Amino acid sequence: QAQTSAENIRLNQVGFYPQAEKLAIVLGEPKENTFHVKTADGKKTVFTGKLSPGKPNEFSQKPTRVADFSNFKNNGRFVVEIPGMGTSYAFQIQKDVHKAAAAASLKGFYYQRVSINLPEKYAGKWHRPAGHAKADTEVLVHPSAASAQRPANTVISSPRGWYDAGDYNKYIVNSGITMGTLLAAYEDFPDFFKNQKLNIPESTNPVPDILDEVLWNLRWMLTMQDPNDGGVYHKLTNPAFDSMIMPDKAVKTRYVVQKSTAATLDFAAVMAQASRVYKNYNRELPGLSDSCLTAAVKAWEWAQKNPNVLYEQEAINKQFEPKITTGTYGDRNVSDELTWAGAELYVTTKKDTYYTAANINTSEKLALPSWAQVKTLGYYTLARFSKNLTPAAQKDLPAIKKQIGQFADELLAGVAERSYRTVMGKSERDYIWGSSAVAANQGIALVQAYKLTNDKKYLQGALSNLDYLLGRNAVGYSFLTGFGKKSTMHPHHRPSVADGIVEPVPGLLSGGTNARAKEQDKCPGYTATSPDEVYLDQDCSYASNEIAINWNSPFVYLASAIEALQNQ
Ligand code: 9MR
Repeated sequence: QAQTSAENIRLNQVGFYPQAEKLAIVLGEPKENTFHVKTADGKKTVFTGKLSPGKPNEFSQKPTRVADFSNFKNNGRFVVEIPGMGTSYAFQIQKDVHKAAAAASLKGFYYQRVSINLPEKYAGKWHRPAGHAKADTEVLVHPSAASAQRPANTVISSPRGWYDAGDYNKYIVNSGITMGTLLAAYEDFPDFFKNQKLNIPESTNPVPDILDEVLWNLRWMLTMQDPNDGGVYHKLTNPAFDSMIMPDKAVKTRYVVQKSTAATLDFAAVMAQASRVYKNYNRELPGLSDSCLTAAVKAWEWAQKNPNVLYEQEAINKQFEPKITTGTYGDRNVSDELTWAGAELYVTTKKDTYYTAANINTSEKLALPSWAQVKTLGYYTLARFSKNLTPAAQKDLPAIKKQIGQFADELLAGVAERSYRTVMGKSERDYIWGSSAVAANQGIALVQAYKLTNDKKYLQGALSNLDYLLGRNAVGYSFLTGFGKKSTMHPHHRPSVADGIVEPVPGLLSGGTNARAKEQDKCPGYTATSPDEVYLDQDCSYASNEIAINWNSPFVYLASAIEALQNQ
């Protein structure tokens, strides 16, 4: 398929900060080695530079060149022109250039809300009736979750929350990292969020909009804890995935399924963190902070007694009816959840027993956060509060900070030699299901290192991955719906498919390139085989083009952090 010239000039389609690095990657073999930056109307040349020598892409071997116009610092709307080839999409150079994308990605959570009408006033043309308004107030306890106090088929009420992704189920494990990341964004950049307005129903109250949005899911999470023993159900779900219908048309009976250690520890971590964050809003939200801490402690105690209850969907289906076939988030190792929950409880309560139980290991490598690997979130939290810890943790802090720095250095290594010059794409392993979140979480790690060192190379690395997500990548898409001339249009997202509106719901991050997508979702149409190119903007491609809350949240963090730090 022939590509237009604009498609062959890969850049952040939203734009650039005046003082920051500005790169476009040119695919193919241009006849000349000069390039121009022109005003968007094409009339005036404002900058001329030299393309870098050609270089084969690490994965596809396709020839690439770099157009570096970082030295051009004027505000305005521009295009990059490659003589003999054509011009790029128009982009903006200005301060606050990612402000709208940062806000929209957070507003994306509003569009995922369960149990509430989304009126036109807030949702624009994507307004829709509430989903699961009744179903989630009469949820059945699945036989896999039955207890003496709550036998099978006990009815519980578990409304609110966000739909996990393109499907309409609610999963505690995935809510865990999502909430942890959004709360961390607030803890790291409170002033940025205090000034942000999202046009959501709560925008007029004194609580920052991010905390109002997070509260929608927090209140749901609280209902997922069995008050009798503190254990937390793994998920609230239909037995099987719905067809591509609007949420108010999805009325099948829902169940809470088996308690698990992963869900209970993730819950404990989120509640401990929330207790700390909402403490400052005791007047507006009386009792919330205390309730969160009580819930966190109860969950922690359940997990102490049940340290390794894994979620085993196959085993459940051998034993119980109805059979459950929705997403599993079936983590096989819960030691990292223990670390995260222990660290959050420790920082909130300052009780050394939690620190000891967290098993902080200052001699091991950190791991990139994902729904199944949350250890590093605990290390970030300890570093964030390094000035307010007891001696038990104080002694480890220099080493913890070093670990974060080393992790960031590993991410930065080799960027300059890579054809797209992004931190993303060091190896094929970055291109997994939900790779957009890999890029965004790498960005967060670099922001953490920047906060500890003030070394701008980390900030530049983080920005390279925001550029990746917004178009400087081997498929040439901006993965954030509604942002960029060539952005995801057909995400695997039931409302976007079923609502009859051409544009997808805005502010949602596609999972993005996934080397194994073809075999995983069997959506017809994949032609690419290079790991960095396997992406299909079609709604059947749930392995490369779904959206999910745990992918949106690191985008929120990254875009917001970069906005907050843009002048540094
Ligand atoms: O994000 C999850 C990914 O890491 C797994 O490889 C994949 C297959 O198990 O599942 C993804 O999570 C999905 C969840 O199970 C159900 N809701 C949609 C999620 C995103 O595709």
